[in-house]
Amino acid sequence: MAKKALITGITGQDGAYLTEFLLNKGYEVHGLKRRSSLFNTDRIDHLYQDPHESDVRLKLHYGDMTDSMNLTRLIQEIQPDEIYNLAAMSHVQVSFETPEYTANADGIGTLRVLEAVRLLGLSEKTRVYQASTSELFGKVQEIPQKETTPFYPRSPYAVAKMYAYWITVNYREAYNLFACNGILFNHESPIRGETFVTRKITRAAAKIILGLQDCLFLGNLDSKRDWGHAKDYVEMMWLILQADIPEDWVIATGVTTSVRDFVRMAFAHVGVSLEFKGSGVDEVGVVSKVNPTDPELECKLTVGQEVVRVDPRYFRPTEVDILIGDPTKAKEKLGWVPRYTLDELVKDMMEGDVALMKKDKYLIEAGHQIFRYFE
Ligand code: NDP
Ligand code: GDR
Repeated sequence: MAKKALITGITGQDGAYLTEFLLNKGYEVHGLKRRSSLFNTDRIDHLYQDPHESDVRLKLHYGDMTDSMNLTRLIQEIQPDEIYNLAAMSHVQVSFETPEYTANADGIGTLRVLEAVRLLGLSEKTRVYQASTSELFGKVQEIPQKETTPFYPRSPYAVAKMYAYWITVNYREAYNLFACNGILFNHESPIRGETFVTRKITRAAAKIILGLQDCLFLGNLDSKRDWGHAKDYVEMMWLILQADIPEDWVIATGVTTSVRDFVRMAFAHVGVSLEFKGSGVDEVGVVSKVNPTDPELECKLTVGQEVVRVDPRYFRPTEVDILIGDPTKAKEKLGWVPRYTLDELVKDMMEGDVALMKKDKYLIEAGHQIFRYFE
């Protein structure tokens, strides 16, 4: 019998990679997706299996993290061996605008899943992975951050995730559930949401070099993050649930990089060097050298052109200045060895966005209108 997994947040970045990973391992994968007025399955469409055929191993169900009855019914019907609770309002800045909803979906949503497992008598059968986050460390109390570093959340998102973290620990201790927190540091990919900073940068760098955009507006360029590749991280989610005992784990690369340096790396990938001048809201990123790596790009950028500016609209009421994880425990006990370096991550993302924007350019030149400018 194939193992059954339920993934909440299956339509997101991690949900998509995890689905592919688990299908390749022979799992039957059930996914919770939200009803939306437009199709929202882009990231998993390549995995679609026609429900009319036999041996279908990917099944989607409508649902929402704010709906206990729906979650309980689905868990009862599916009887999953493993639940990966990835669904969340995952954007830190947006959580300042939607704090109550974020608490409901990200915090209480986790309780709903755990309580359903308990009430349905599945505590011995069903293992639960909770998508915890390096945002818990917030105003950091220790560098690098590890499993024992105290939390100091700095956003409604992080506070909601802190509740989710502790309720997961509590259900493990109180009811003997195999429930684990993966405290994952930032992980990115070519299918990362377009409004997270890395993807915003790689999309803009691709557009700017192709002449589809003039300037990239960003917030805090000094902020530093420990960025890994989502493909590596979803494998760790699975390994965390295969361990002998349920524990909490930091998953990170151990390298931290500023937003400014990520911008430099993205432009460098297409042969454009940037120099940053000025400070604070007046800082600008200026082209200092142009040596395009791909003649097809027909790059018209010139030395001295301003391509990055600061827009205070993207500053957060409270910021997390620096994150850098210490994944020693996962390395030693789970054999964590990330396959992608930051250079390879940037390359993967830039290749994806350059290909995407070349298509846009082709369509625009053929007279079509392309609107993909919301941030
Ligand atoms: P995404 O934002 O790409 O995906 C979030 C998923 O959750 C989407 O499928 C979304 O559905 C779904 N979702 C949001 N709200 C609800 C709701 N109320 N009910 C049901 N589904 C909902 O996030 P990632 O894939 O990047 O992250 C996965 C998880 O890991 C999240 O919990 C995130 O907070 C956490 N995390 C992420 C890290 C990262 O760097 N990527 C690092 C650490 C933790 P829809 O497609 O309809 O919007
Ligand atoms: P983060 O990711 O908040 O770390 O949360 P994000 O990419 O949004 O921000 C990273 C840093 O970049 C700074 N920044 C900007 N951010 C955005 N989005 N847009 C900008 O224009 C911009 N300019 C500078 C931010 O201020 C911040 O310091 C992500 C999410 O995936 C969470 O769900 C997850 O829990 C954490 O990573 C780990």
